[in-house]
Amino acid sequence: MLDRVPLHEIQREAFRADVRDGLAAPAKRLPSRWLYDDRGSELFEEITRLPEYYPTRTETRILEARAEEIAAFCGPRATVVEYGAGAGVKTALVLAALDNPAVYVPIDIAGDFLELAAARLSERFPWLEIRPVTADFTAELDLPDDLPRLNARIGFFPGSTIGNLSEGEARTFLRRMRGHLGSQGKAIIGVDLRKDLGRLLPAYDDAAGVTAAFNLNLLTRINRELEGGFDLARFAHEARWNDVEGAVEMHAVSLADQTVAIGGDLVAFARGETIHTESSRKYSPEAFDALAAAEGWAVTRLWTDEDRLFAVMGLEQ
Ligand code: AVI
Repeated sequence: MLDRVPLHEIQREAFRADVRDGLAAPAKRLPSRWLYDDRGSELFEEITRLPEYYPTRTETRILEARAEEIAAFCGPRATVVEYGAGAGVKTALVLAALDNPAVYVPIDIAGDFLELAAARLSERFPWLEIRPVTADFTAELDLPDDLPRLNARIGFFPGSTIGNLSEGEARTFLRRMRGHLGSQGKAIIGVDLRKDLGRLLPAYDDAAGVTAAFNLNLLTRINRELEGGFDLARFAHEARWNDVEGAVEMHAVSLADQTVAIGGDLVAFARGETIHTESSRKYSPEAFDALAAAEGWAVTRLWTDEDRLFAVMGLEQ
């Protein structure tokens, strides 16, 4: 019988492969999911509280202000499937607002975090059946097959995490979600809206340097987990707008011509060359409608704040 390979080792190998391939590419890049080791997740939580980072607090306010309409949209006795189990604030808001939700299915790759979040929620909602699923929600996955069939299924994907997916990935996600939720399924998705760069860029390059630390922590992670030799003093954080992609991009910029050893490999950087570490797409309501429609979804509700910074969208089929 084959021994089971522990998940963290599979993850480590996937990280190694992404770093090897991404840093050998002509335009160096790394998938943004590797930003979230323990330190990265802590720094992201800190980002959500920064004065410049409007998305989290704006979305939370919209969910609070529109709780009744959201509950009416979802209907009674819903099964709520959350893609990426957050720290729980938005989840608790939605579960508290809904009319008697029956089952909550949080999906997250981080099993320990998921159990903790589930335990916290079951203290607050003791009558709610919680069925955590440890899986990568950007990949194929199965929901438990004994979930109630008759209840409406609601996909919940807050935080504008959909903005971190490429257009192709976002379409694949929307398609798979239809598969999970069935033809009667609905979804509530948090979408960050297009806005002027004076407001947008500081959200990704804050005065206190927390986003810079979040970005460069990826190099520290490579040093620790893959025997890398990045000198953090020789790289800088940059946030830039890519008008063609409609996305804010984070880059780690090399401040010198230099060669960095990673495991057995040597990676050369020219001064000014960058590693693209994240894209955060910003949608107009029309562009998001079109994206959803391409996968059989209709955006039938759009709840926003008075400055139209952020939108919580209700999707039906
Ligand atoms: C998780 N995600 C929606 C954040 C965003 O705004 O794209 C990640 C982030 N990157 C830098 N700041 C926040």
